[in-house]
Amino acid sequence: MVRLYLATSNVGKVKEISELLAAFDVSVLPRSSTLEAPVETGETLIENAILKANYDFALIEGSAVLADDSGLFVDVLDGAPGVYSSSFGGVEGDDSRNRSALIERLKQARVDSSRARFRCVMALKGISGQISTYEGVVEGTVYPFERGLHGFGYDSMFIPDEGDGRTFGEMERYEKSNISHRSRALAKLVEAITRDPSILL
Ligand code: ITT
Repeated sequence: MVRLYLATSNVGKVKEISELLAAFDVSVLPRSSTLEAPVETGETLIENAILKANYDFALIEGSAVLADDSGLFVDVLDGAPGVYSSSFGGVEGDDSRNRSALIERLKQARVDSSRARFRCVMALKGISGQISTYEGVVEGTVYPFERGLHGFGYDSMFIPDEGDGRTFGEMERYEKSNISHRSRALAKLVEAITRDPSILL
């Protein structure tokens, strides 16, 4: 079975990706907590996803790697936090600060809500070093409040158009995964592997 290392330190992503690939003939392995994370210098999701895949691939040697770069793009904030979603509150990876910063910015903009979308780019680097990328999007509305304790990041502030009015934070993981940006990117990846399994090699 092909080993596929996840090039992410985000526990929320690991849970979602592992679950979505469970039925598939790959052994999904989390990133070692002893590995340092790369500095994300890219200006787009695709640049950062490729950067993360390349970085971990060089450290791991001999295994396929899957990286995820994602973010929330809010219309009334001209697309912020976007590529900078994980450090919007000033501390990298601090979800609670990030949400507070977003609530603050929405209040400053004097809006009750804004159109927004989560985007995700997955970069797969096969054992031989070839890279392919896959993108997924989910449209919805972001609010300056938090509802629900599930998920991670901005889930509790985002109501997807295709749901029943609950935030992602109020949904079970499988419900979010039915429509999420991440599952959509992964569905494209799975389709590509099914068509041509050699992209893993
Ligand atoms: P890695 O780089 O280690 O993968 P990260 O959290 O830094 O972890 P990103 O740079 O891709 O990852 O930033 C993604 C941020 O976007 C994440 O920290 C959340 O704030 C937000 N985000 C992405 N997907 C999300 C989701 O499904 N639900 C809620 N927030 C999400």
